[in-house]
Amino acid sequence: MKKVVTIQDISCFGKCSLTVALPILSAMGIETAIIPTAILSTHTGGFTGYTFRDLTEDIQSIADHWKSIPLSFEAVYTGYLGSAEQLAIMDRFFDDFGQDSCLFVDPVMGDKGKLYAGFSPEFPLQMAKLCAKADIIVPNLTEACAMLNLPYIEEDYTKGYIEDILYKLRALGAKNVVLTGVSFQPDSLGIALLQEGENQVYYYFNEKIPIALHGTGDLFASCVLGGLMNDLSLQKSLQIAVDFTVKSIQHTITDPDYRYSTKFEECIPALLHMLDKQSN
Ligand code: PXL
Repeated sequence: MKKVVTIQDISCFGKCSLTVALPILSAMGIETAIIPTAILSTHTGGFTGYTFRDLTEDIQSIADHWKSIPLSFEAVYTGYLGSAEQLAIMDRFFDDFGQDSCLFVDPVMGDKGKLYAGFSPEFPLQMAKLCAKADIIVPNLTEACAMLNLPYIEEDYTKGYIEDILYKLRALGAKNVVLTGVSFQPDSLGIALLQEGENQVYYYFNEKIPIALHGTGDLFASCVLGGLMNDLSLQKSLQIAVDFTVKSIQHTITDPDYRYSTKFEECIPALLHMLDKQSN
């Protein structure tokens, strides 16, 4: 059984980050260790008055204990990280636990051209340094532009705009770059991938559903890693992650409150079907 560790916050209500990564990776048959970076009463998108307990001090103590066991992981997956100090701790964590593992960074920082509440304008440049060490990064367009200090264009951009961003992200040092939220046509949305050593961009699209649900980026990222840990290629893992994310959004479209995230749980059988992992 493959073992991964994922390091991101616990938002107690409003499925995202660890409350998405843990069930998805477990369902995909991957043992999943966690390090919570903070505990919030809800995620920060659309709710007000949420609580936030920072757990930065605990991250290092947990890592120190793990070193004494010792533990190793097939993948280290970072998501929402709340401070420059947490980025520095992750940098060391990659050195200590990521020597032979897949370093998977989702630089969760914003969406629709805006950083999430609580992130300073300097934070994306610090996040770019962590991305430089990664084997795979999966920013959305907002996060990519923020890390590269490029203007964010919402729609009607060219392939040239997307591919320039991919090449610039790879030049930062990340081996494989996946850009999410790419759309050249009003009714389709998907990803662009620039792989290590390749000069051809791979695209994969599915239906664009015009609603903004929270936690879909975390759902997508967890599925990509789950596919890879099931020995699928990066391209196949991306296809499954895109298709499953779209399916979960379609399943949630009639929900009265989009802050509550996707009802992905009821789609997990379909995910296992895509993975060909049904029990019978
Ligand atoms: O889904 C990204 C995410 C993760 N964690 C927290 C968030 C968000 C997005 O708003 O607020 C705490």
